Amino acid sequence: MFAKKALVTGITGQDGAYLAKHLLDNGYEVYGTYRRSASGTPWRLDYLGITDKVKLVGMELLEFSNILHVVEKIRPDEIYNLAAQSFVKTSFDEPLYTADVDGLGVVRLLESIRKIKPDTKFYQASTSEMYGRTSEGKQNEKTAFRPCSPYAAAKLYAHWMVTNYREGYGLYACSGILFNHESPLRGEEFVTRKITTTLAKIKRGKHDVLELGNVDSFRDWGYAGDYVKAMWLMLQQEKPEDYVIATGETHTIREFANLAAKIIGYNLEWSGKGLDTIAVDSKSGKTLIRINPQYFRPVEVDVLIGDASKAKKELKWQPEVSFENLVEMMMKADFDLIGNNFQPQVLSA
Ligand code: NAP
Ligand code: G4F
Repeated sequence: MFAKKALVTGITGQDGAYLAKHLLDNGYEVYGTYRRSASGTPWRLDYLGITDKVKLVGMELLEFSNILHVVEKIRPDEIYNLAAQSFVKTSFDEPLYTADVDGLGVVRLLESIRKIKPDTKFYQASTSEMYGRTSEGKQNEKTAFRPCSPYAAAKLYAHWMVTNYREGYGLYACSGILFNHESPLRGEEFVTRKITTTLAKIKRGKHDVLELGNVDSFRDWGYAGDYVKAMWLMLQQEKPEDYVIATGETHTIREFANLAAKIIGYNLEWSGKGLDTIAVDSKSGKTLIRINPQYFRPVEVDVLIGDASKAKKELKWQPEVSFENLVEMMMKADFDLIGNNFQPQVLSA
């Protein structure tokens, strides 16, 4: 007998996999959506050893009839909407697609709940990107939004629609405003995993140099395994509210790279400015990092740092993995992976 039935959209993504594991551990019957167009195996579910324990259903966020059918068929107690075009840089190249999936896709889900099973609790994956070029200190639930990418603007539209369905129709619908969270299951296009996987390849003699864009932006990085617990907690409250989930610390891309490099025996020394910036291993003299303008964005979010006091107080949530432990966990996982099972791959992000 299952405690509850949950539907996780985007279960093949980083957060989807960790959340599914957390829900299974809490006795849930877990349904997860995947795109029928997607190729390959659900490798993250395999990594966590839960592929056979979840029930996969095909669903595309662009297709309303598809969503209606899935909600009607499963009639879940809780829906976690994690599916999205989640890569900020791609959103500049595909703004309309991103708006449709990340913005209107959420309204399609909310309408399905309203029409079919209005007592379904709904979690929306909002993002710290919505703060964008904020000029305030630490960002909390009251900080003004100033999105500066098509991704952030689409997510902000969805964020307000969740508020609207909560206030207008009384749905138990809430948004978690999550700051960057990473893990060994992070997509390789995101900067943290790009750093750990490429440094591992260099160390193993399978790659030459790591090319990055803006290495001076600051991010508040936490561990995805900690963050999915907060998503679940948000749907276990008496009333739906939005919460910031963050560590309260911020670090630059350089800092992340320095630490990751140190874990596998490199010591980075940075020199040069702008596009001429490089990082050399002081022991061997080998250039490990250089800048490629291809990885810059038309508009950059310079600093993100969150204040999760409300979640700490009301959800009794707090992050357990430190920045240092996170970098170590990711670097070691990639060093082992590249050593055991190396598949050449072009990093295009
Ligand atoms: P992710 O690894 O990129 O996973 C995204 C998931 O969405 C994948 O399962 C993907 O399927 C699915 N998807 C993409 N387009 C879809 C579509 N049109 N229809 C149906 N499914 C679609 O992202 P994540 O890091 O787990 O993040 C989960 C959610 O949290 C996203 O909404 C993201 O925007 C948001 N968020 C993430 C962070 C973070 O730091 N990780 C922070 C704040 C908010 P495929 O496997 O087929 O590609
Ligand atoms: O790892 P990123 O691509 O993550 P970004 O843009 O902060 O977005 C992530 O976090 C958001 C939450 O704040 C999520 F909503 C979103 O879905 C996603 O998960 O880039 C981080 C920083 C940026 O400043 C970027 O310009 O790293 C900088 N960067 C420098 N070189 C690079 C690179 N980013 C990528 N992806 N690749 C580079 O070569």
